[in-house]
Amino acid sequence: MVEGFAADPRSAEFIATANRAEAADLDADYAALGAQLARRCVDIESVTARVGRFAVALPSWGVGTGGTRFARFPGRGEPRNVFEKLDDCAVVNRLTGATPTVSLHLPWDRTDDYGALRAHATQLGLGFDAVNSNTFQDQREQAQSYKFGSLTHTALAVREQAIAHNLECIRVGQLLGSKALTLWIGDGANFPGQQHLARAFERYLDSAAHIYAGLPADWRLLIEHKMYEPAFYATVIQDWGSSLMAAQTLGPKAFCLVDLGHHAPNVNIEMIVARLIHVGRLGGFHFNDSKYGDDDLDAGSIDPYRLFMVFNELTDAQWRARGLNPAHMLDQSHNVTDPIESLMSSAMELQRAYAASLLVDREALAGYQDGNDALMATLTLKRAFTTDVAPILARARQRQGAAINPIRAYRQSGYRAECGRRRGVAAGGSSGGGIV
Ligand code: PSV
Ligand code: MN
Repeated sequence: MVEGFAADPRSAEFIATANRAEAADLDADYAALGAQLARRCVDIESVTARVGRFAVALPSWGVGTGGTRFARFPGRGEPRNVFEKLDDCAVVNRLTGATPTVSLHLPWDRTDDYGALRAHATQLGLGFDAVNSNTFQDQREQAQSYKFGSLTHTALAVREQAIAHNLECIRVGQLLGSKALTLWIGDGANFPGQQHLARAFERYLDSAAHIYAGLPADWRLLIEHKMYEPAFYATVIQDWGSSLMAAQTLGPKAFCLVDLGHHAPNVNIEMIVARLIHVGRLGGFHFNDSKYGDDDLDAGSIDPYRLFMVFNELTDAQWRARGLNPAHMLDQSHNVTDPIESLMSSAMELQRAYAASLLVDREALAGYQDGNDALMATLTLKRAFTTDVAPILARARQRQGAAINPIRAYRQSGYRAECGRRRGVAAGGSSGGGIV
């Protein structure tokens, strides 16, 4: 038991006690689902084993209340530094068993002692996924402003500063055991004519080549596109076409990262995923959901069928025996929920979509597709999607020593109230929103 906590949600003892109350119901539900799947010639145990191996990285910035462009309403007990962010990430991981790594964001997560940070993570059972650079905000100590861009700025000095920051991110990542750098820039224009569209892209390629040259041999560069925001007329890396061109120009260690919220409403994201798999450049995901033009909502909260269709492409590619190992990361912003609860919920939504994708009868689907039976083809997907796989997810968690019902267990632990006593309330902000 960690000192101060009424019940530490990270302790095996606490989780075992919480699980005792849920175990009998789970046994019954799992047996019923297992029988149903057996009639469909699906072995529930193999699905449960694969779900148990599923992992998604947590965004370090996701454990605080994010805020919007308009305001930030901090909650009690938010983490005050990167060490406390890891403490919260460990809660998510211990309760869900699905989030063993953290994706850091620099300079937000800068510290004087990365050795101590790595040791802290190891002690909490966490590792580090891709490092994210930040050249979309000015920092107090920096010489050049990013107001008019970073890697694509017209001034060489600004571009050099942005390149140097990315190289620093790689160095930090090496100290922590990361293997990838995620590159997202907000560069672009708010007015037609403000920026020479072609030259801005050329400057991007030139700057990114310097970063690429600094990648260790076993690292990957993940290029993230975003349609708009903060540039509202034209963003330099605005879509997967620009991202793919950049990756192909830079070399074999450069890949495209798909943030689900970075597309126009109604865009067929699973098709983008299929194309990137085809060309061998799908590097990873930032999972979240959106209704309009944001990238902030919890994964699966708006359109779980789209999330399922994305996983359907991934599972299909694995079924066709293509080597595929995209990075899975969450990237969302929490304004009205406890961030730990939202992150747990999103991690479980991804597992749900993944598990459902494993239930698709792919032989039957291929037959319907080849025979042009559109209705049966789509019903084959729907049948998998509408199967309630919750008992599979819960059983996978139980077997890993995680919680059968993570959100209930978390609430029972009183973790947030205890953090509130220790950490207090972070500064709010009446002068604008927080960027996450
Ligand atoms: C930009 O909207 C983004 O999706 C990028 O991944 C950033 O690194 C992250 O959000 C946090 O601002
Ligand atoms: Mn993102």
